[in-house]
Parts: sequence; structure tokens; C-alpha cells
Amino acid sequence: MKTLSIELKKRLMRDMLLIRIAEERLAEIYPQGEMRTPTHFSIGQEAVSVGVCAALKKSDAVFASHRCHAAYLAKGGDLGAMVQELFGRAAGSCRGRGGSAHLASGACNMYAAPILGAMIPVSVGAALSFAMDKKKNIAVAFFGDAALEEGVFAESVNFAVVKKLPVLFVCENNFYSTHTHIKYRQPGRPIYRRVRGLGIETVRIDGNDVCAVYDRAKRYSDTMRRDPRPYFMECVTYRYREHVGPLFDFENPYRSKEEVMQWMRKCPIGRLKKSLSAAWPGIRWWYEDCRARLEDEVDAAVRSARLSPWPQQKDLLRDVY
Ligand SMILES: Cc1ncc(C[n+]2csc(CCOP(=O)(O)OP(=O)(O)O)c2C)c(N)n1
Ligand SMILES: [Mg+2]
Repeated sequence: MKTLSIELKKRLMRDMLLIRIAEERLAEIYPQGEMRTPTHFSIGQEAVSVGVCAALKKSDAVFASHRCHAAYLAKGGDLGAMVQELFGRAAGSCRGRGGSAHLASGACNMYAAPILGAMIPVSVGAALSFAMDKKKNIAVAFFGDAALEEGVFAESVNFAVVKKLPVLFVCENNFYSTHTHIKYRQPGRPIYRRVRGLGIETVRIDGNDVCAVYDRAKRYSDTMRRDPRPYFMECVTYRYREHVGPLFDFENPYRSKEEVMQWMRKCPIGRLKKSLSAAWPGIRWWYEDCRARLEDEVDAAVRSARLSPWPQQKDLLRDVY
């Protein structure tokens, strides 16, 4: 793997910190009941979205599922519009109608929907349109280890392979589908090896190592622009909070507290900080300053959402097809 520059590592750190700080703040105030949208937090999984999206161009398209805050922010989605959306306000990214699991930004080419697997064929459609328009863009589909069990996943990969479409399939394997471990749902053979049987190049990456995720996504995306074809990345990672909602679920017997703590020790932000400190002793001050700025940004977004107007009844049927 190539050593990444300090500038790039700083960008990766800032992007992961933005997601972590925003979600921790939203999780903290969620119990106050102002946000009425079921919310799936990405805390712990930031490196996958950040590593992949840092390898993309703004005009590349990203599709995600219910756990979409990280992909939205990593692709450059506006923080204020995201917070407004969670508060159900008219200035939200979907005018307050979508909530947490339907984040979208036309400006950044990022779209999410929570029906498992549903956005996978949409990403293939986007790649087909890029190919038909002779554009050098690529499409990325982020989805979980359970979405991969939907039949449409195999159909989508098959079509992309046969038509040589520039789609990067990114499976965020956090081992769980709500409360069911992967060992009860899938055969023992690793995901990346099974998917290879569909005729696509696949790889398994440590999804908590943002540099490794970036490096591989960059190599694949550069290749795909020259020589269109799909690739598949299984990124192994872990969510810290409950499946849906802001809390830790240590009392829930489907996983042990020890397991969660073990993954917290592999925190993607802590790991990057450690690797940056080795090369750059001044990181501590930069890191604290970066954190403070992002905390202010997030606080301002929350304050603004609280004061913002609700959608109006007269607009209820606008944009409804
Ligand atoms: C077609 C469909 N079936 C069931 C659900 C309910 N559901 C929401 S999230 C989820 C688990 C998803 O697991 P995974 O894809 O691994 O993503 P993760 O939540 O782990 O990020 C399920 C079963 C759904 N949204 N869509
Ligand atoms: Mg999962």
C-alpha cells in the first residue's frame, strides 16, 4: 500500500471527525424527542464512507441504505441540510419528508433509501447512464452484509459484470442484521470469496483502516475510469450503538459488551490519529483545533434546525408522483 501524504490523512481525519461529532451530538439530544425519525447511527463505521468517498469526484454518484449519514457527509452533503432533515424541517435535504434514512443531495450526487438492497440496482442504472453518455464517472453502492442477501444484489452484479459497468460495490460488513449475527444467516465462507463466483474482482479490506480503504478505492476508481468494469469491496467494520436509535445496547444479549469494547479499541479515528502522530508530532494541536471547529459547526446546525420553519401543508403534494 502507498503511504498517504499528511495532507490527505488530515482530510480523512477531518471527514471522519465530522461524522463522529455530528452523530454523537445527535445521539445525545435524540432522547429529547425533537427528531421523530428512526435513526441508524454509523458511529464506528466512519472509515468506510470516508475512505471510499475521498477517492471519488463530485460528479460520481453514491447510493446508500438506511445507515446513510456517513456516506452523505463523506460525499460532501451539507451538514445543515442533514440536521434540518432529521428535525423534519422544510430546509432539510428532502424538505423534511424523508428523515434520517432518506438523505439525498442532488448537488453531491448522493441518494439513500432504506429498503434493503433497493439502491444497488439504482447504482447500476446510474453507471449504465454514465456509460451511455460516455462520461468517465463511476457509481458506488454502499450496503450492509444483510442487504447482500437480497436477490437483487446478485442480479445487479451480474448485469454490471456482463455490461462492464463502472460500479464499485461496497459491502459494510458489521456482522449483524439488526440482532442476528452473520453466522446464523450466511455460510461460513467469507463474503468476498462467495461474491467472486459472480465473475467480479473482489477484495476484503479492514474497514476500520481509512488509509487502506482509500488506497483500494482509489486504485479501483482510477482503473474503472480507464477500463469500465465493476469491483467489489468487503469492508469489515462494526457499529457501536444499537441497530436503530442513539443508545448503547449492552443489556441486549445478541452481542456482548466485551465484543463492543474490543471493536472500540480498533476505532478508525484513534488508529489514524496514532499513525499521524508518528509522522507529525504537532498533530495534537491541529486535532484539538479541528475538533473544536467541528463541534461549533454541529452546534450551529442544531441551533438553526430548532429555529427553522416546518414544511407547510399547502406543499404536501409537491414533488409527489
Ligand atoms: C427489504 C427489507 N427487509 C427488511 C428491512 C428491515 N431492516 C432494516 S435494517 C435491517 C438490517 C440491515 O442489516 P445490514 O444490511 O447488514 O445493515 P446494517 O444495519 O448492519 O448497517 C433490516 C432487516 C428493510 N429495511 N428492507
Ligand atoms: Mg450489517
